[in-house]
Amino acid sequence: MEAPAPASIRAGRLIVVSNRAPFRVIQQGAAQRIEATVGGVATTFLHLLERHGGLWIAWSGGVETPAPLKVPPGDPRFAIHFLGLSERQIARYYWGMCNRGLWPLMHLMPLNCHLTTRDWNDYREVNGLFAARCLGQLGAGDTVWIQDFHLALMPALVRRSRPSAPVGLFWHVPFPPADILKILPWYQELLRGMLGADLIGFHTGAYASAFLDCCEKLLGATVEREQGWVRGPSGATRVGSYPIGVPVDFFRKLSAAPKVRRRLAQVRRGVHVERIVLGVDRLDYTKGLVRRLQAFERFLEENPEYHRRVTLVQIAVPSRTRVPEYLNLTRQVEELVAQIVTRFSSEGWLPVRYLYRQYDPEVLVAYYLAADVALVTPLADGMNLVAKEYVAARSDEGGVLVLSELAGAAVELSDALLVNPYNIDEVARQLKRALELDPGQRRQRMRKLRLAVERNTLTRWSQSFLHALRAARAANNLTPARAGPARRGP
Ligand code: ADQ
Repeated sequence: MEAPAPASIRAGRLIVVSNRAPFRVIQQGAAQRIEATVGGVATTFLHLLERHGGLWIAWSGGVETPAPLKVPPGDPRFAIHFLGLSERQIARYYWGMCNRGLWPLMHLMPLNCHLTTRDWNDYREVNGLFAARCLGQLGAGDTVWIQDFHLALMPALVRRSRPSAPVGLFWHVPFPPADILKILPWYQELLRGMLGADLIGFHTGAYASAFLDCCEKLLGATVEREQGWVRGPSGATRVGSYPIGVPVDFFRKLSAAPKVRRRLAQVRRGVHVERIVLGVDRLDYTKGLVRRLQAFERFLEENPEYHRRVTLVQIAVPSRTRVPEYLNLTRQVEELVAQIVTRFSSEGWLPVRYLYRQYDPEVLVAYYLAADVALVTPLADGMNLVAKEYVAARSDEGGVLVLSELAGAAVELSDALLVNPYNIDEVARQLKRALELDPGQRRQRMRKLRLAVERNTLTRWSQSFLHALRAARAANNLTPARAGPARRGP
């Protein structure tokens, strides 16, 4: 059983701020349609706020500002307050700085970076809009929890107006070493913005340590490595690793639900093959789809005995479709799928099934249950929730997880078959090993993986982050220099 709501959430309201919410409201004349969005942050906080209540501030996804959305409509647990952005802000803040600037930079892919002053100016402006909206809602006792790299400047902006409010920042993506961060012309502003938070959380100790290095080397800040503090003249920020969890109960229940079992039977009938290998991703170049497909092709080349017996089901949800790098990726993936199908398929057997669409959690779980092997091979990934969802869904202790050692998830899920996703031969080899693991070993590995996922559920993650946030705020309140509205950080 997952633990009840943490006291720190019950004390005041929890105000979550993120770029996108789990829903988009689409106005069609007088009628409204609600559409689900896909992504790790949206999925996570939907589960969390449904359980604990609170307030969510997010961009509407367009220029419009719909009325606050109560979720769920009949018996609301929380409300989403939307923010509309101008076309210019959408182009420069979202498509420009976030998707073509900071995203590739954080994932150590500087060659994909497009960094312009114009985009940064809008990034700064939009962070200001989010801060203003949050300050308008912020009551005494409320806690502000800001999400991800879209809003790096926001903590300092909230802090400046409300020095005593607890402000946390969770960084969902990796954090690069100083030599890479320096590529961003505004790296000092970014770091100072983040340091407005009382607590900054990362998925792994390595990302937290990279951040501390950057503060020391690029800002000249005083860093206490052991306890994870960055100290400046007007404030201190605690920095730590808080690996995100998944709602284990939700996946356990879904895996037994009759609707999911019916869908599972349908999937098995539809794919109609001895063994299913599964990939589930947002279609993003960091997720390693191209190399994964090449590895599967290599596997088929080298193991003809598996022809007609194994199918790779790759589910890819369209993502950031206006960014040229993503359009190229979509084309590349389609071409590779076509190439493998042309090369290897025979009557009654498709080596790859490519499903380019968004699914409800019920359908995803049916695929998780059908998969003999899950291939989760990102080239860089803050955590990777798909790996943890697969494990959480496998109450039957079946299935094998092949996991990239470059995903944050590899730290906790070290009982997976770990691979270097850049090494196609190794991925092909480990896929074969996964298919041939004896049932005893398979079960033992999955059992250990399940223990790791159950130890750190979504609720525990939020509890430990929010408790640490309260403690960091209390420590800051004890130091008079930190109570004033002066600029914090070095
Ligand atoms: P994302 O990069 O979005 O998240 P990830 O952690 O893989 O990546 O989460 C994706 C989510 O989307 C999962 O919950 C998955 O079930 C869902 N999803 C994927 N394909 C889908 C489909 N076809 N239909 C419906 N849902 C689908 C960011 C970081 C990650 C970090 C998370 C959480 O980039 O590294 O793990 O935040 O911190």
